[in-house]
Amino acid sequence: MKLLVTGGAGFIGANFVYYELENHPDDEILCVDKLTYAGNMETLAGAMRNSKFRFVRADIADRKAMDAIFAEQGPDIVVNFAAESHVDRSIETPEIFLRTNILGTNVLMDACRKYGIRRYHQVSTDEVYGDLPLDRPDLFFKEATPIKASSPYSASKASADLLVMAYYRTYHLPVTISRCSNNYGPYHFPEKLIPLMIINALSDKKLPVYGDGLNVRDWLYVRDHCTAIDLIIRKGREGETYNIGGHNERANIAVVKTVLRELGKPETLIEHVTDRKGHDRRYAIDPTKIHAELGWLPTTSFEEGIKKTVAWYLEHRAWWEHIVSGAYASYYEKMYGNRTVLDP
Ligand code: NAD
Ligand code: TDX
Repeated sequence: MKLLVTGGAGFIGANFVYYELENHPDDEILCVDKLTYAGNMETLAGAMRNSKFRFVRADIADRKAMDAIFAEQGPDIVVNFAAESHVDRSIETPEIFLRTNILGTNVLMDACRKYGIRRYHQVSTDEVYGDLPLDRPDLFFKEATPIKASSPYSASKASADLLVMAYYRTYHLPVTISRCSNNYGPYHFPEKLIPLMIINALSDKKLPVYGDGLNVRDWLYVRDHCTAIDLIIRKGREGETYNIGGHNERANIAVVKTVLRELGKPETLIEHVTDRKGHDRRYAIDPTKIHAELGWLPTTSFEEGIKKTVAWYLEHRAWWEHIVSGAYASYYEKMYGNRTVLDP
């Protein structure tokens, strides 16, 4: 079997590449990644030493490039992780999100139609469902929950999902979609909450918590996301969407305090700052379908996962120091320099 994994130089895609190489050693993996600010060849250094792995730098929205890759490689399964993935960046510059996340999906699926594949899998997100109120803990996102995106990022992911289902209905392209909750773990880019807080705390910098810090996210260790996608691409039913999550809801402020405890750093580092525009209040996934149909369950608890993650960032200083010493510094100044510090 030959897998084409897009966005494999990013956080979840790279974890998936390593999962597949380990668990399906006979399969070949071709990674296609544009290497935007979020793509990192240092992350793939281990995979590059494996003879079953190949890397091509290309843009998924580039029709000519995708055509050439499909013509030459003839992949059996396409797993599309490639995306602009950060909500805050989408609020600043929506356009690139529409290009990569919507047009890129369109281009990839056209290549799939032209050259024929066994499965096209779209890696989507729970953010397409919008948010849930904090005072209704009985409510969860189900696959049938209407799409109601809040940010340019989630609107672009929702648009791509609609397009994927349109290709299933219109062209009978064998597709599946997964919608996962917030991931954390190794190789997570430091613009996202958990790695940003770990790295700031290690440098004794302030930890910028948006607004009251009571927004809730449903956290899943990245490897558990990879096991779910692996099951869906091999055993999931065509035309189906699967929600992925482990019932692990935490308020942001609680997550930040856990990180500080793990690192032995004081809570005085926490600073409440201007809220994110349109900030979703709560995400919570109902994973009943993937459990019932494919037997999937997460295996890493949050307590264990956060310990492993903190240990990983302590052991891989060079990986993140290369990032924060580059263009990330001007990103940080732009995003956080003008935020007002809120009264406690
Ligand atoms: P990431 O930002 O860490 O990585 C994205 C990767 O895609 C990078 O390697 C980047 O270079 C590549 N890329 C971007 N534009 C490209 C283009 N035009 N052509 C080719 N490659 C391109 O993202 P991530 O957190 O690993 O997320 C991966 C996928 O999972 C995304 O589709 C995201 O929407 C989805 N997702 C993420 C989470 C999460 O918590 N991080 C949760 C649910 C779903
Ligand atoms: O500095 C920060 N301070 C803060 O309070 C950052 C970066 C975030 N936050 C808050 C905003 C969110 O409520 O923490 C929460 C998590 O923020 P992010 O890490 O930016 O993730 P989120 O916006 O929830 O989106 C993530 O999960 C769903 C991924 O980035 C998406 O790609 C995925 O689809």
